[in-house]
Amino acid sequence: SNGGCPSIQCLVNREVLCQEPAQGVTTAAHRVEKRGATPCLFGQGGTCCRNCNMGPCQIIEGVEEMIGICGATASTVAARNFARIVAAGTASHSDHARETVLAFIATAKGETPYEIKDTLKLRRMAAWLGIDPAEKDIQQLALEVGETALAEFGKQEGSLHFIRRAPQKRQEIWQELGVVPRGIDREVVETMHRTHMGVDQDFRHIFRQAARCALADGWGGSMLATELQDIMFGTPVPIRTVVNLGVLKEDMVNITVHGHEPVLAEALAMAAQDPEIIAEAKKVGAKGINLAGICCTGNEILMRRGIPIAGSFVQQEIALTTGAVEAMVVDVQCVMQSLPEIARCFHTEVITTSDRAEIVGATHVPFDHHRALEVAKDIVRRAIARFPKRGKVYIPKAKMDVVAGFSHETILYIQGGRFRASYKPLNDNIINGRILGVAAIVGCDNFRIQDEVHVELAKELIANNVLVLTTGCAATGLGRAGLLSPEAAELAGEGLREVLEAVGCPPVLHMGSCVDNSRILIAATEMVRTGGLGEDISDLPAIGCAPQWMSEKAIAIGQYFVASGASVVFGPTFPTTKSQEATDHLFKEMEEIYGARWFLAKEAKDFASIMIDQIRQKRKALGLDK
Ligand code: NFS
Ligand code: SF4
Repeated sequence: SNGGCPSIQCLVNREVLCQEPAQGVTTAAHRVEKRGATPCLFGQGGTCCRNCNMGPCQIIEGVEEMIGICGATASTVAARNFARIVAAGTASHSDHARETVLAFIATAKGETPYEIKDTLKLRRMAAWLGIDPAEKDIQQLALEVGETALAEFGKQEGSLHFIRRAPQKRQEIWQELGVVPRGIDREVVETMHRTHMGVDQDFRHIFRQAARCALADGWGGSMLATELQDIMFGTPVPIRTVVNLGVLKEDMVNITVHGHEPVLAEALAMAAQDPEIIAEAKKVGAKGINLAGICCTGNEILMRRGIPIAGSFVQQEIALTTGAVEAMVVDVQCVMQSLPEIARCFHTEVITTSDRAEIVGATHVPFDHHRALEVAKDIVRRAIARFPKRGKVYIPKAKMDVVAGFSHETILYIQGGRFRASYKPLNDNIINGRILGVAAIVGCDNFRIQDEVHVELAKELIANNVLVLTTGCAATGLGRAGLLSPEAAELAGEGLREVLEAVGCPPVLHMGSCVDNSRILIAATEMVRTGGLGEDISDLPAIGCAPQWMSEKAIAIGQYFVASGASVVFGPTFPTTKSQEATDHLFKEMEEIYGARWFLAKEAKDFASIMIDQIRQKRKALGLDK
């Protein structure tokens, strides 16, 4: 089909695609329809090797004549492919972090429009980075923090500083296994080297490097991104806002910011408030500038500024087919190449901004944090110029109130009250059984999956008194469904509801973008430190999941969660399933080594039963339940 009303049921998406402005436009919904729901079955199981030019080799486990020309077995190939996925994910989070650190250093030097907002966090991070914060002025301290952070990327030996934030017992496990990451870039490069043809060919040894690389993401790149962004743009506190396509406005210049790095989005938010710019928008007949997020850039400015989110990953094309978007500004990651093609049917301009990402058919306006406001204003003006060219518009009504902004620091305050900030009340409520445990629902949404897995799963978990944490596009989906509002507490089981209503907090806590999964690592560590729930993350009645994962980053996140002691459930497919040996390592042996493992599930009810069962087993082991 070329455009038209697709058969796929995709939330509010289908509603928009069936309206007049969207006719003749082809989107991923149509492409899924055309190609069928089944991806390449052979590649999917992880045993297709293209690592050298004697191949590609299709490898079938247990069939002697179906090993690689070089002799590579299914487990080696599956482990190599898996490790390369982890490396790509780690590289993505960490290259984003690098950009953040560079902007941070420039900010410390007074060369950007940003500021050092959270000085308390600056001092705490300085201490973790081995810098004595005493008697240094803020700019000087920020510069040292920035430079030490930058050195984490190129470090060759020793260990990443933030590794020391993990529970003592976990650090000892890592030491003993030899998986303590040395430098962020080194682990990515070494993973690429070891998975080249003819290098590392023991699947367990490859998986160990995949863990070290992933840890360089979770406790390295991602954590640096989160913490330095918080220092520069403010550590999130609970904030009310709105999500879904209905946040686009008929009478305003709509600019959607899409991608991952908040440096550009923050500058756009400043530019959109500039009275001069607003006056220019009024001159063309608009009431002002309406900024709305897509994907994780959206989550970043939602968390810190309460700027609405127009959509998650699966809604990026649909946002354009409303005909109401003047400019879609993108930086890096999860940006679909189809956007400029769709924009051609409308008055919309797709603007790429990162020197690492251009798209044929888009306008490239290079972003530079030194000239952040200037570039941002230029972009906003381009959008204003498009407004008079708008054609037919269809903006759906759907939008939902949400409360977001749950950094691990605010969970501390919410649970403990401002004057006795501590995780003790949370731990106490887990110990006394009002809260059964904690689950994280993270990661992408995905055109191959039509069901609302995230939503069904979250409802099931909270009904069973499991407190849910969420990040990424999963968080946007849960927001659309109303689960990020305090009123949703009524869907919780009795114990959880009691706790939530006492503090007026939603049953699902939005903790931010995907790099902010590092907040979950710290929250888990705080729970361990607070006491009563064991000595390590692997003792906690806690588990994560990514039921609709699509990006390589999600696998890096899963691997660092598991290596940190938190089991995860992924689905509906998993990238090693064509090798039993490799899959057994991730699904069984990792449990013996790290005290946590991967699980695979398809439907919401399967996710729920695995997760609740795991939480119950951990409670039992802690002696909380019989
Ligand atoms: Ni995470 Fe966020 Fe969304 Fe998936 Fe992409 S935007 S970084 S990768 S699709 S959750
Ligand atoms: Fe085939 Fe081995 Fe080359 Fe892979 S590395 S393509 S298995 S010969």
